[in-house]
Amino acid sequence: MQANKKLSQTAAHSRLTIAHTVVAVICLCLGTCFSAASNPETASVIPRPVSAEYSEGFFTITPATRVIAKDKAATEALKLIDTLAPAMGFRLELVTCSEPQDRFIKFELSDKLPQIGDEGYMLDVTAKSIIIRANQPAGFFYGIQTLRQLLPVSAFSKTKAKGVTWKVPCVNITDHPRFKWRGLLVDPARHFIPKSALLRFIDAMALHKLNSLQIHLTDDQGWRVEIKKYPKLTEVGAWRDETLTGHLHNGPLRFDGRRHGGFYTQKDIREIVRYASARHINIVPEIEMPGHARAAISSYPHLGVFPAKQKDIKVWTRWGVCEHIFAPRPHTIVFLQDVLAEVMQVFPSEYIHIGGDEAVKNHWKASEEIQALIRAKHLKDEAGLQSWFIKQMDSFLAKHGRRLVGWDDILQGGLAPGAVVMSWRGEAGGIASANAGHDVVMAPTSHTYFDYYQGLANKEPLAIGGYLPLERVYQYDPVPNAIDPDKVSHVLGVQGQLWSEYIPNPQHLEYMAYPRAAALAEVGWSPKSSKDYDDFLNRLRHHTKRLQAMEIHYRSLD
Ligand code: TNX
Repeated sequence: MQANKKLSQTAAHSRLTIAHTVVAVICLCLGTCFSAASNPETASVIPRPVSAEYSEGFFTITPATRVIAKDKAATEALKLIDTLAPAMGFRLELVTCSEPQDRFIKFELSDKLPQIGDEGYMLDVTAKSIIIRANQPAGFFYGIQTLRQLLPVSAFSKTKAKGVTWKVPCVNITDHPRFKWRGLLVDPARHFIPKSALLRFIDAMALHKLNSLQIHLTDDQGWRVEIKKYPKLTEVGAWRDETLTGHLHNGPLRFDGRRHGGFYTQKDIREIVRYASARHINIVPEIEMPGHARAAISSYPHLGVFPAKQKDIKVWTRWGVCEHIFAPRPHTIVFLQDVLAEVMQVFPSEYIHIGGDEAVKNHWKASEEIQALIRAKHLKDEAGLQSWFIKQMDSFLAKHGRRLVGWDDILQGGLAPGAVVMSWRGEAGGIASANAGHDVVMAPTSHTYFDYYQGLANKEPLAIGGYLPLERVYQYDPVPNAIDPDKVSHVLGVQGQLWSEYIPNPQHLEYMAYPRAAALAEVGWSPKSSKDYDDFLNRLRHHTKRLQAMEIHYRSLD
């Protein structure tokens, strides 16, 4: 039964891959005959810009086109040149002077465009020139992403596209994001994601103007980041003997019998962070505590509540919520702060996520020692102890100029003063926190769990459960009515979660992410007033050709 399911999953996958390849080839051929974006109707920019006024005519990019930019703008301009070169087969020349040129693409740094903020841009395309204006480098980068989408689809090809005229429709765009946190979460703790796949994933995010990638680095099933002071975390904690196949149920569980693991060295992390940063994406590391701690405890049993009993526990091989929890003894606090100190060395992010979710308190309840600790600290109960524990991390991070982020479970027993809350169990936690003056990121299971099925379960590869079709993602509004009008600015934004219990490889990660992440990108970027699902779908149909050209294994539209 399990084997059959697996076989049919694999078969479904290869069908998908073959279908994608065939469609991709056809589209690239078509793209060379008539350039899709030469018609403003099909320019199909995702996420939809705040305003775009198209007019007659085109600008045509040729090898003679000069790119004019200097200083900070030149750094971004080079990214345009780099991204176009493979498909166009030539590198545009960058010049710093703005001598009158016949045909040019000019980057103009401004500090006088308050209406577009730090991430916005203005893009003016006429038959003679393309001018991108921005206050900050990020704005140029997003202007470039829009410009790429205005070009024929073949601009996304990784190899030279022959016979294409690189036309850009004349248009005047003013654009800036609705939210500053436009995020996705990946979960290499459950199934390791090789560095190369993460970099690909970052490229796809950048195209969609997503700017925050949370990496869930530690969990019961694996510890995925090198910590020099505690080498066993990756020597032991990064590997599990085998993995549950299929869902949890009452009958005998089945396992694949294959060792699984991997981790990122600190050198890898620096490379990933640099790569993301060049694409204006902030990497938010997540180190789970006090629950989801089994891989750490299997590496260092004294971190758990019952060290003697736990000395033989192994990295977990199944899914679900595990009761192994860090013991909040002084040396555990020191250990975790040491870990965070190394994490801060390699992740420059202002935001450091400490998890905090699903911390089962059975061990704390059963331990005389922990109960004595609760009394000694004059805390009310285990929830109070969890709150105390999180506050130790909050003040430690604050002392180092960082901000703690946690899942809404950290509301238990009282929120740490500077904490940012990620609302996942619905919106209630986010609403309460925002109204109490805390920053929040909306990530409710109802609209942002991309590990849920995106179609009928019997027609989809095995997923964790749930049902989250594209339209439901698109319809999400990260600002619930129950947030007081003067507290709305505490909603930093929105994030989609790709929990990976049932996402075994990078191709499947892309399948679960796209097109839903494209819908989320529009939720995070475009004004609420311009939301229109049919219009989005029309643009998305064209946009999928770009995904094909980029060889992203997205799920086909229904
Ligand atoms: C809940 S969301 C979890 C994750 C699981 C996910 C599966 C959250 C903070 N915790 O550990 O992977 O459900 O959907």
